[in-house]
Amino acid sequence: EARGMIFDLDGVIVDTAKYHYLAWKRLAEELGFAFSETDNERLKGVSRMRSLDILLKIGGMVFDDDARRRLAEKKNLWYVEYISRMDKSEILPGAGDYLGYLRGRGKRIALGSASKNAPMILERLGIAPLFDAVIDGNKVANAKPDPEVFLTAARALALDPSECVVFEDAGAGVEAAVRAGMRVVGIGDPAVLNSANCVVGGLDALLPKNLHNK
Ligand code: B16
Ligand code: MG
Repeated sequence: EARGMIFDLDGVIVDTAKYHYLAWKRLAEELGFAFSETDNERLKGVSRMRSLDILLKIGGMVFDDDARRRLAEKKNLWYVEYISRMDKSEILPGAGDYLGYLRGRGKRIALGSASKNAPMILERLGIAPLFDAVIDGNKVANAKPDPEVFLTAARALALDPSECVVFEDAGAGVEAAVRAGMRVVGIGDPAVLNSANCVVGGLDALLPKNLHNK
């Protein structure tokens, strides 16, 4: 049985994608092109600089490294403004209960997120104390689908990768977990997350009371 549970943040515990979308869209509009919600799907689970590169490609624009860094900083200031107004009502259904349930069963719990803003988001949601380790975009050099974030999380929990289960909503994240040698529970669409060991619609589906009803 698994001893460690590693959670992605955006799309698993909270829907921060909508705030990333608002901030990227604002940047695209300032640069003079449109950015749709469908375009935004491509940025899920992808690092900030990689996301900017995808966005600029959509707009057909090219900038040097310095300008790209400034654009990413600008987007992040807007994003931080949005997420600083979040509260615990934005925790996705069942996520808080499931974390509490796992803690009660003595599981070790880590966050494995690409976001450099992850610690602030956990604070805003009031769930920071539920995590034994928080591995985020500040702590890894290689973004998903590289397995680094999940391997670092397993090490922080003092567990072997084979003892850990990852919860992920993005294709790149599922791939990272598989490459780390971990089992993966996909959150979302089974057609997109076909490398996951199983797929559920959300963490609420994993609560004992909902499993027993089936
Ligand atoms: P930041 P996750 C990811 O979070 C988001 O899905 C992705 O859209 C974002 O670009 C990335 O974090 C970096 O976020 O700009 O806050 O460092 O799904 O890995 O929890
Ligand atoms: Mg995600």
